[in-house]
Amino acid sequence: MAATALPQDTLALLKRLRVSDGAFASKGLDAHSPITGETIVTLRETSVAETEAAIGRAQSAFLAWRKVPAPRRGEFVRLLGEELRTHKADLGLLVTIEAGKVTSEGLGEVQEMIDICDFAVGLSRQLYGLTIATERANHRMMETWHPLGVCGVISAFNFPVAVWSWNAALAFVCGDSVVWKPSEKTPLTALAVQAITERAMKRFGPEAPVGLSEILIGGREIGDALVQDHRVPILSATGSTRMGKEVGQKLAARFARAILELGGNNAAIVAPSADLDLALRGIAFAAMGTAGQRCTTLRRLIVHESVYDALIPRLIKVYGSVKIGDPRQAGVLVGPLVDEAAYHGMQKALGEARAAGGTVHGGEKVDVGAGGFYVRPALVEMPEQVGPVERETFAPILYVMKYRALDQAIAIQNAVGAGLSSSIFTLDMREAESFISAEGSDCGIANVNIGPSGAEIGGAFGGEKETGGGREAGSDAWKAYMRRATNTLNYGTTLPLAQGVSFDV
Ligand code: UN1
Repeated sequence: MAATALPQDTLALLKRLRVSDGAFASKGLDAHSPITGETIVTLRETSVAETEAAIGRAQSAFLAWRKVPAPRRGEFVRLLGEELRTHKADLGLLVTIEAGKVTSEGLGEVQEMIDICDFAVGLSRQLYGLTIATERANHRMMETWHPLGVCGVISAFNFPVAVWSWNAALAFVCGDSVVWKPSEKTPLTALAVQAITERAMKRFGPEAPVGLSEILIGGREIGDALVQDHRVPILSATGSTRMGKEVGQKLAARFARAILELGGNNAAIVAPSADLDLALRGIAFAAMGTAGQRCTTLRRLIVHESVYDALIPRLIKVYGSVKIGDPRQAGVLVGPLVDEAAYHGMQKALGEARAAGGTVHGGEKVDVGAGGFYVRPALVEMPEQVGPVERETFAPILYVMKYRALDQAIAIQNAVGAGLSSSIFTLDMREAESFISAEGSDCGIANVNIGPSGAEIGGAFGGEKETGGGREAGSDAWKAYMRRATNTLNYGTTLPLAQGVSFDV
């Protein structure tokens, strides 16, 4: 595919994915590709009034959907997974075109959607509550999990489709409907997913109500309408901590549930006993993969002084030779930054790092002959954790620091606002266990001998502190999408009161 053919090729791809022409318009939201920076097509934007109507349809859909038995709802998600399998190559390519991910990562993102569908299908027969011992004779106490309502999803450009699916696959089996406001930077992949979902609905038949899955194309205003709407009892938002603070407060003001997946400033510790070959590969993927634009991207490397000289020069070499370019090309590991603002953000952070005494390797703009903003990932040796090291810059910058004792390394790791993901490279069992203990990493994800990124869907995904505290995907994350009722049943002929209270009338 020549770069100049990108818009036409993408339109053909959208057709194959059955995105209807009705989505396009002469005025509205421009969809770009970071590969060349070109506009692919202009999209019709959803108005606030249309947003309210979509939420209304989703609310009606919920009232019908909650009556469909959960394993039947699972069958719908099974069909969704099947459609995603059928369209994996096309949708993966569209992710590559619109988000700039290299081919295997674009496909990997669709695989993540398939995985969560599989998980949710199994879950649809396992939405268990407990039966609890009661203190009253001839009574039974139990809990039941019921569908909650319309689930709002606001997603970011960097995982333009997988994040929706972590929420939607669970929400659907839990009996909720979903209204999705994707990032303005990645509306095309969202429209393709909506078309795929509609096909699964069609195959499932009339039991899948109109409005089960709604999509809103546009900017802040409609996102805000979704956040403020009292018919939306749960909303998952992925993005910056600044955005999450605003959204979280608005949701709290109307007592809606928030699943906040915000910034990460993830670290890895390299201990004296680390397998350095393995660490090198783990660090390279976690720090440079997705051009440093995952929330789980490795941003801080805390290296024991005894292995610093054995590891860092090797790592600098890898940074100097990693292949940067058109993400569709075989062998390319680092694609473009999402846009010009990301490039300037990166250069600003590197400038601040230099001013704070950092030595910068790489970080320069790379001309790949295709337009777009391509950079060599930067490795920055820092004297200490100051300035830009303390915050998330959404670009491939890895700050490297030295440590002497493990408790010092853990303190450095925990001393930032974000609390998403973390890892340690060590072959020492005491160090590994300390790192994942209550006194160790304070993050939602703490790994040993793998980097902080690339989580599987089986675990609950999310982080603490300024990352927002939300959990999505596996484990018992499903509980957020349902409401719990505690039921006490009396099958006796008397009315014993709890706590020995007597009330004889
Ligand atoms: C994100 O960056 O928004 O663990 C999510 C990972 C991916 C998800 C990242 N499975 O890196």
